[in-house]
Amino acid sequence: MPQQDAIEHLETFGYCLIEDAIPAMQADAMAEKYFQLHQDPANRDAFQDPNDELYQTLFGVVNLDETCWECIAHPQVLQVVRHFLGDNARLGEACTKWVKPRAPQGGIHSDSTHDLPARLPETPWMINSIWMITDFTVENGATLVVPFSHRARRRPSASDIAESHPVSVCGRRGSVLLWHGGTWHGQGANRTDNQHRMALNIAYYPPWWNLMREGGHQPVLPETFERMPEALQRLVRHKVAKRRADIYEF
Ligand SMILES: O=C(O)CCC(=O)C(=O)O
Ligand SMILES: [Fe+2]
Repeated sequence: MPQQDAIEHLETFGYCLIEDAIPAMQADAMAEKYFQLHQDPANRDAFQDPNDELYQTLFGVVNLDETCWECIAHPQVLQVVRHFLGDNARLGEACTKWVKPRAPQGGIHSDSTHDLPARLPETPWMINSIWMITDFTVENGATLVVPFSHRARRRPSASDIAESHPVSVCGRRGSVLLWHGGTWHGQGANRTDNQHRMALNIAYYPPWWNLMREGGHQPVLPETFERMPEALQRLVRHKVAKRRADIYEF
């Protein structure tokens, strides 16, 4: 999809899909790595919820895996991100999300809005993205989005959720889904017995956003930063630190 189409789709519907942004073989190599990282006991402290066995989020992937770097600074994605957030948009966090067989559906929500006013800003405060590292299907937990919901400018209430009609965004591995932070969405249920859904979730924010309020996000370690190409350094230089406590949760 030419970038202008992607931008218009996101503007209108609240989300867009860029298909085959990296080759499927590259996604396969990433999948192998990410399943290993999730199973490595050394990484358990970086889980969003260590007690959730069926849906795991692993933070700090930027320090553990160089193959995600290309996705973070992917030119097609950045073009869309910068359209909405400005030229100095920056990385919030990159984390991997594993939906295991028989995982229930996640709650429908908007992103990073917990302490925003009830009437959400008109200016976009976040563009989120999820790379399909394995194929995303209706059955295995493809992300659900509610088209047009970013225009409601509110967090979804229980009745909003009951009355809304989420759609599964499916695609081949190597494709990437982008959405406006105000778009109502959630992780789909995995109704299979043996298919594992793996995703790389990369969140971008404008430069005025206060990143310190984000729970679980990890710093980019100085030794990681040194090895990065310049285009990526530009996106992460605000979150370089040795320890999370040095830049978050003041
Ligand atoms: O895992 C998913 O499909 C959705 C994750 C999500 O809600 C998010 O990354 O904000
Ligand atoms: Fe979300």
